Amino acid sequence: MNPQLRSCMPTRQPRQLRLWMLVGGAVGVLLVWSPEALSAQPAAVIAEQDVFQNDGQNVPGRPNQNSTPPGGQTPLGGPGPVGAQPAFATTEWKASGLPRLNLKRRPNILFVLADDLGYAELGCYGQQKIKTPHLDRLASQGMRFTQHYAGSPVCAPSRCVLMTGKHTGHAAIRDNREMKQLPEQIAKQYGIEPEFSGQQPLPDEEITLAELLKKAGYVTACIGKWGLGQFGTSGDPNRQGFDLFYGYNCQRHAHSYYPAYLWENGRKVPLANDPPVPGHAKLPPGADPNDPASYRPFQGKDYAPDRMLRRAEQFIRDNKDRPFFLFYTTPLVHLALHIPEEDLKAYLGLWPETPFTGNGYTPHPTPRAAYAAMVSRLDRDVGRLLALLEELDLEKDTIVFFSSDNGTTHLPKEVDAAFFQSVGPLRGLKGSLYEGGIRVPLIVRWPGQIPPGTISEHISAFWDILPTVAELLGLDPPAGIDGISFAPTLLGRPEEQKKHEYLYWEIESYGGQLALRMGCWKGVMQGLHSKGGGLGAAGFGSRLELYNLENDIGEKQDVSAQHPDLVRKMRELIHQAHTPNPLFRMIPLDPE
Ligand SMILES: [Ca+2]
Repeated sequence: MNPQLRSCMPTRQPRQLRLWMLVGGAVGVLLVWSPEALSAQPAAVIAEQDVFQNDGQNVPGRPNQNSTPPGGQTPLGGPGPVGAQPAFATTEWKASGLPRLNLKRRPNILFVLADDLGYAELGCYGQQKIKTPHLDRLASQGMRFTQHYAGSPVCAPSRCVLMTGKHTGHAAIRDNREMKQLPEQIAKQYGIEPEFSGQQPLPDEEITLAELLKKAGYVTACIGKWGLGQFGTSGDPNRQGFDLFYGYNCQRHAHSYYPAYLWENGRKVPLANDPPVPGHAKLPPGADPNDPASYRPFQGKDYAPDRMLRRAEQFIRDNKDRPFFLFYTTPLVHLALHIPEEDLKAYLGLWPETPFTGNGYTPHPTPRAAYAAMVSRLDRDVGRLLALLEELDLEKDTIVFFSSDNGTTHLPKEVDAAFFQSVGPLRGLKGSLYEGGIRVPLIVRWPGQIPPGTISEHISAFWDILPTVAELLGLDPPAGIDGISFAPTLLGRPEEQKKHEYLYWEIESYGGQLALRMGCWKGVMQGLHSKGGGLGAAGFGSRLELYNLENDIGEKQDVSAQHPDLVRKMRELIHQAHTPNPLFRMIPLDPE
């Protein structure tokens, strides 16, 4: 058996765990793992002990503690117009759904979502070349998941799944669809350029994680990239539960890290980039690709992640005394290769480089150094947010999640995923439903509640996040979702953990693909759509590839011929998992 993955074994004894140190009774056992272990370490078993400060009583939090914003100050703090005022504590906190927790206040939620960060691009997930000390430390303080999946292999649907708890067979948004034409009055009202018209908007009837938390009295912010609908549409982040939105609404706008402006809610905030740097360009004809001066037009002054970090820090400071939800959706490490010189320095000269002269995204003379520096910059920014939580004494009161919306980009001249071993032994990259496109890091830290330094092999996905947060906070999740809470796993009670019968993904683009995971088995169908948008070569009659991830994590050996019953079962489940969505068609499955 491949020791990299032992997913078919539901329970077993821990192995290779080194008891490293005992930190006084209050903290419990800290376990460490070898960094090369990409996926195989079992969830550490924490004995009934002092991790849970459990006196057997069910102590509710502070109901309505902060139901009135302090005089005159907006709940978001800061200057300028803000979204709707949060409805504080309309639902009284009824204490955690996990009554053994003994909490003095409702915990904050900080969810950091990286963009296009691959499964093995963090040190704690086996990365050898790129340094990510802050995220590695976060993992050592919390739980690291080895079999967690994004909602989709591309940005917008993955975020929709995360926000709504529904997988792509049921989700409202199932692909990166840009609005062809925004209604004229909306474009005019907000001053939205046609090239940044935004993505297909999330419908009103979808209940987001932000709406759930806002209703429970949380002040909510999304800072970074949105991609689920322009201002003035049903997908407006301010209409989907966020009191504050700051950053890029349209994903295409986010292709430049040195734009002319960012958004604060529906208002443009100008950036000092004169001229702004485009996300897409080539070196001009005749420019010398070996001359650093040729690349100067692609270096701006005012780096959007700096602005986002400062806005996030301000949001946390302004709301330190009330429960907040910060969805920090940094554009890092999505292309283009834009990174300030001071961040780049650490990686210059380390590796042979082939200048990228631009072919779609903007050029960079040292693409390997640039990409590594972007990952380290992401790590540094997360480190800054964690340091602020520490400074404000909010560490124990804040549940920190870190994940990525899909695998490493598939553009090899910009990002040399083979060189970095960006997805480790996994097959496929962004856009693919093989493991490399969808298996992503997930780290969760909650000091005093989640056993530190632990690793879980629990099979989970983005649609589990909403019910997990709901259970941790004692809230009822919306009806009709696909997710299963993994709160029991987080709290060190794997014996209480419910499991998925299967996970499901579909995507109209990249040839038309769908995939299932059942225990150690993975089924993949490709080429369901033709290039012209019709039925692909063989439609639903095309082969369902079957892989046993337990001994073939790289999905190299299709064993469908040996397991006809399993293939038949998966084909049935696909019909069960998919409901038609007229905007995002899976032609072989949908009625004419
Ligand atoms: Ca992405």
